[in-house]
Amino acid sequence: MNKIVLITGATAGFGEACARKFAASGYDVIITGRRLDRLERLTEELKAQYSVDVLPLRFDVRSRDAVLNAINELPDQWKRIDVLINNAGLAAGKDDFDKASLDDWDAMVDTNIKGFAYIAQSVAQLMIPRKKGHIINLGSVAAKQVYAQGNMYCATKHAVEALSQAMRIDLLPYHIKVTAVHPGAANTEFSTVRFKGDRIAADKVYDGMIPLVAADVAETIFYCTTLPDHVCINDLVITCTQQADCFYYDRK
Ligand code: NDP
Ligand code: 8X3
Repeated sequence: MNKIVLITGATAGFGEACARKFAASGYDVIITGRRLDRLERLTEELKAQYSVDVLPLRFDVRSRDAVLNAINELPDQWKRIDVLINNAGLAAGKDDFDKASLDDWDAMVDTNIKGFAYIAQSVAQLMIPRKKGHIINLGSVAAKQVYAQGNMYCATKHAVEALSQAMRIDLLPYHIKVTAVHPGAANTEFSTVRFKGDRIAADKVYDGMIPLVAADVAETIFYCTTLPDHVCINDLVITCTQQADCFYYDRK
C-alpha cells in the first residue's frame, strides 16, 4: 500500500514541486488549491508519469467550512494520511505599516494563520487514532526576523513558528512529527502574487543572485520524511548560498 501525502497549495511553487517529488517516490497524493485547471492538469500528469493515485480537491483554505468538509469527507481510503505539507500561503503587498492595505492583511491572516491552522487541526485529528503522521509546516526566514515593510507577512510567519511549536507539544502523546521548514527567497509565483502581477518588482527580489527554486525546497521537505520513525527534524532554515538571512545578501 502506498503512503499518502496531502499537500495544500499544490497548484504552484513548493506545493507543486512536492507533489512531483512525492509522487515520483511512490506516494499517493492529495493535491489542493483554488485553481481547478491546474489541479486537473497536475492530476493527469502525476497519474500518467508515476502510476500513483491522485485526489485533487479544490477549496479555499480561508473557508473553515470548506476545509472541514474537504478533510472530513475524504473517502475512507484517503484518510490514512502519512504526511501533511501545510504549504498554502501568500504575501500580499510590501508596504510601510501605516500604509498597508487592510484587505492585504486580512488575506494573509486568513490564509497563513487561520487556514493553516484549520488544515493542521483537521488532518491531525485523522493522524491521532493511528498514533502516526508527519506535519510539515511552511514558515519562512520571515518567521525568524522582521524586515522593513514585511509587517503582517512576518507576523503570520512568526505565527507559523509559534503554532508549529504548539503542535509539537500538544501532539507529542500521539508521536506525530512536526517539522517547520523556513525557506529564504525562492523563485516561484510568490513575488508575482505579492506585487500583484508587477513582474519588474517581482523579478527585482532575485536580482544578482541565484535564488532557491521550488525543487530545492521539495527535495529538502522530502528528506525530512525519510528519517527513521524515532527521528524528527523540528526546525529547518534553508536559503540560497547568496542569502544569509532576511538582511544579508551577496548580490553580484
Ligand atoms: P506560490 O505563490 O508559488 O504558491 C502558493 C500556493 O498556495 C498556490 O498553490 C496557491 O494556490 C495556494 N494558495 C494561496 N492562497 C490559497 C487559498 N486561500 N486557498 C488555497 N490555496 C491557496 O508560493 P510558494 O510556493 O513560493 O509559497 C508556498 C509557501 O511557502 C507559502 O506559505 C509562502 O509563504 C512560503 N514561503 C515562500 C517563499 C518564497 O520565497 N517563495 C519563502 C519562504 C516561505 P491557488 O492560487 O490555486 O489557490
Ligand atoms: C518569503 C521570503 O524573505 O520574502 O517568505 O519573506 S521573504
